[in-house]
Amino acid sequence: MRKYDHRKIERKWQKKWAEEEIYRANDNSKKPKFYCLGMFPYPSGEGLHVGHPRSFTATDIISRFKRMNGYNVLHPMGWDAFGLPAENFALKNKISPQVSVKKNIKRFKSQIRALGLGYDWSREIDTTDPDYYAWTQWIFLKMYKQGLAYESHEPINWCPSCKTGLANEDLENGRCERCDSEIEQKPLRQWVLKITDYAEELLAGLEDLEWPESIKELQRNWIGKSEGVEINFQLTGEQVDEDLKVFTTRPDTLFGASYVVLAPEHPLMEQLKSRVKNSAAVKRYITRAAKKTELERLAEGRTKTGVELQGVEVINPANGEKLPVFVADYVMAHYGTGSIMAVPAHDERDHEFACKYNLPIKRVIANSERARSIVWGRDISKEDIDSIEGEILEEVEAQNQEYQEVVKKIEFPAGKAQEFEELLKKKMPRGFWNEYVGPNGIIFNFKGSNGKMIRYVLSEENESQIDRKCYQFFHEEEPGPDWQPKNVWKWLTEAENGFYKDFIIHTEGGKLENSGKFNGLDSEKAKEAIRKEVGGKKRVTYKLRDWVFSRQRYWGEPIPLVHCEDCGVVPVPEDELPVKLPKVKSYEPTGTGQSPLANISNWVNTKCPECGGAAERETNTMPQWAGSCWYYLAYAMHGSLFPRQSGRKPRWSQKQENYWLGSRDNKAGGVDMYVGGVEHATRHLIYARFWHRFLYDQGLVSSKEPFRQLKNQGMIYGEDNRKMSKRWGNIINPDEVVRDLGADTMRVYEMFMGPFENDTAWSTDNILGVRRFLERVWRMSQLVKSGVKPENKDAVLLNRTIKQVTENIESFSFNTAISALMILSNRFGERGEINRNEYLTFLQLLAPFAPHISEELWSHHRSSGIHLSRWPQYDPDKLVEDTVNIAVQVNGKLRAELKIDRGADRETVLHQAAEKPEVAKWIKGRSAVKKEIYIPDRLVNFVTAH
Ligand code: ANZ
Ligand code: ZN
Repeated sequence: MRKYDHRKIERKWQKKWAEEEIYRANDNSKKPKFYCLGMFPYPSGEGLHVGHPRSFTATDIISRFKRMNGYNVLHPMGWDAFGLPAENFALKNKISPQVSVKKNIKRFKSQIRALGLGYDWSREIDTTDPDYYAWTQWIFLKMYKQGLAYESHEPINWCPSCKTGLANEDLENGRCERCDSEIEQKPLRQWVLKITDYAEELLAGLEDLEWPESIKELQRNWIGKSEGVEINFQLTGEQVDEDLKVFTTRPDTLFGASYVVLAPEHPLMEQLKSRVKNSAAVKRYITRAAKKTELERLAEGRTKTGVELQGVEVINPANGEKLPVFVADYVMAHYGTGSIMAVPAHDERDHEFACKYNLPIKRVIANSERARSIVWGRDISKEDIDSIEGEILEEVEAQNQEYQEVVKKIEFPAGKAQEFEELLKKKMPRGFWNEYVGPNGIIFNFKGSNGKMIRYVLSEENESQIDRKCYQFFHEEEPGPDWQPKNVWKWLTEAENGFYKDFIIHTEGGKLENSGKFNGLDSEKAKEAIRKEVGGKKRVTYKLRDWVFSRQRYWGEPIPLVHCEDCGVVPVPEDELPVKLPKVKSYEPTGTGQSPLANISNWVNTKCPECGGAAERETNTMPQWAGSCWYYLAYAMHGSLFPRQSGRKPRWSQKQENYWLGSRDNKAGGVDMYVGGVEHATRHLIYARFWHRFLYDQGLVSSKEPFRQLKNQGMIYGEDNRKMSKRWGNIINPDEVVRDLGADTMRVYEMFMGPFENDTAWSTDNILGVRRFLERVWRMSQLVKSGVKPENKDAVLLNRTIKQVTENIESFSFNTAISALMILSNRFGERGEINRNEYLTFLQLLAPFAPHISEELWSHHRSSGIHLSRWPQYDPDKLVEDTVNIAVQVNGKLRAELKIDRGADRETVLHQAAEKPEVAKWIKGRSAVKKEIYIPDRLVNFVTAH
């Protein structure tokens, strides 16, 4: 027998498949359709990495499987080739992106072909092809005409290194997701898409999708729906145009509001900032805040800053209390109403702010959790403390039985608010601030000798733990083994410097207190009751921001708009699309906030489509995510969108769209199976859903959702368990694997590595194991003999394998399908001879995974191809080994039936028959039986003694 020459076989079949176009999808077929799609790659200069074949092979397996099951399958491939990486690659290598992208695509394509992936190449797309982006521009114009694209001048995220504006989705922890530079805020003219109009639909639509729950959750959080209440806080003094409205999800805490905050960009600031006493400081603060990014401002750990608007107060509508007003940048202008009521006792950020600015902290939700920490400052003198200690102690002991425990334990006074207040006011004339007393501890705050805030939180709970923390804090190391907790009071008085804070704030619901007539009410009920009481309006708000859709870079779709002095912004007429990206020598980003296109005057200067006068083209380009918003539709309507040779006019064919993506059997429509990485959860997958819903509203697509089912592949790490990277020298080159071991080995290995969704590390040992498996398959043909009748148990194994592989493919459990095939092949080896049917069935089951070797071996027995053959069906009666029913009698009377393997031996049958409960109760164990009668495969009779 010839040896397994993967190179020859793989080349031979790839050529044949391409010639015969066996993967071509049919736009009008009577068969049921199946649209299977992998996220199209960005054709980078580096070529494929081993992660690509993992998801590509998965869609290939599904497509082959569906095709063999009688489906008309659409399995296309294309290139997502606009965007910064392509442009940066071109800049670095000093070739135009047009040229480098073409080159990269060519390389990718040959690598993909070498993997034997069954794509319908007649539908190949490239987002940078003018024929393609004509349609991207066409959809943009539709959005523009619907008022969904608007021009804005607000400060946006600016990457100083990439020299472009970015959307929120393009950032990672306040940094550029591409180059990791710190993002600045820069006011810039830009085009923005109103994705927020679709926030609710995008959220609700998730329910219909068969997607991993984790991805749905990421989208839910990104959309960030919040149901709350808008409450008016009247400003005292001179009237302003509008009341100050706050947005809160916790109207139940209204009595605990101790100040109100406006975002620096809040519209009311204009009127207020000049009338406040400290207007210079306020203005300065606003200017500084404008330089920070939203993420920076929101970051949890960041210290909160703000400035009080002196001379301005608001009235708490619940109790008439006057509250100070601050401007602070931890409040966002574009969320809710851009202003908040701050409840420091129950909100972390407000708490931090209140501590910093000496604002009252009033608890209004009973706290089941205990205050268990201690916070102090250094600037109180020992004398101060000593002198109050005795007095307070006396008072407390006299008046407050409830806190005796606390007092004793930590030798520090605790007690009820009022008594303390009186006492402390006497002792600390510089100003006592506030206190709150919980069931298990006390917190009080007062001003230290230098005017700084001092806060004590004392608790009976975990005293030694607090003490340990104190030790650690001051000594900057763990206490040694002999360490004994001192008491907290000691630490307090010995405090040399520093400020320590660790305080648990109760942010959950609970029973109301300090809230007038609402005391005792549960939070949930109180929310509604207090809302009604103060006339608050229910309001829903979302975290999702509109999509900043322009980039100041060269390599993107031109935005098809024209600026005319007389007519304003005018869309380019549809029949003039595409607005082609001009070929230029220099496409370096300018960094000025203008795209490089702005310098190409013969491109920029044009005529206004409306008045014919002089006009200028829009010079911003679209972000790299534009082309991928609708590419799955482009494959489906390929023939009509890009009629190419036929000479017909390109047209949007809803018939084709509906055929491939229309909803059926009341399920969501869209691509039947979509496979790609989780990193797209909140960008591509949200953007595309947005465009799709828009197209649906325009009557241009027939389903609301683009991707009905979604699967995510796990990452492949290097052998050293690190991310593959040049830096670690652990990159596996797929070309070498394909060359040395073959595409089939590569494919089977990547599917065998572990569960498809899991991250796994590459293993050379394991891939060699897979290669050996395929070599065994190669030699298996020698086992085929005519006239071999498999034993019953072998028929069962075959049928079970068919069933398992079928189900495993459907559920993406490719690794278990492959191990089932390995088990079957081992059994074939053990038997030493198999019949042709068994052999061919095995090859069919293997075909989706290892298409070349199975096609080659199949071709030795059959004339037409394996990949268009009918998927093997299992016989449900052959899933268990052959059994017989044995009648079990006791003294000749039928008591039970025993199902057992045919030909089972006498002892096994008698044993199992005797164990049957209906039998056991008559014979009381086999020792009571006098005689056992056994007729093989038919009958057992136990004869007992009487
Ligand atoms: C009072 C309050 C008390 C709040 C309490 C929370 C806890 P989610 O659920 O994320 O929507 N908030 C409102 N608008 C804001 C803005 N523009 N910038 C920053 N924070 C803002 O959060 C809603 C809560 O976030 C609101 O409820 C408000 O603080 C704050 F114990 O009001 B809350
Ligand atoms: Zn950048």
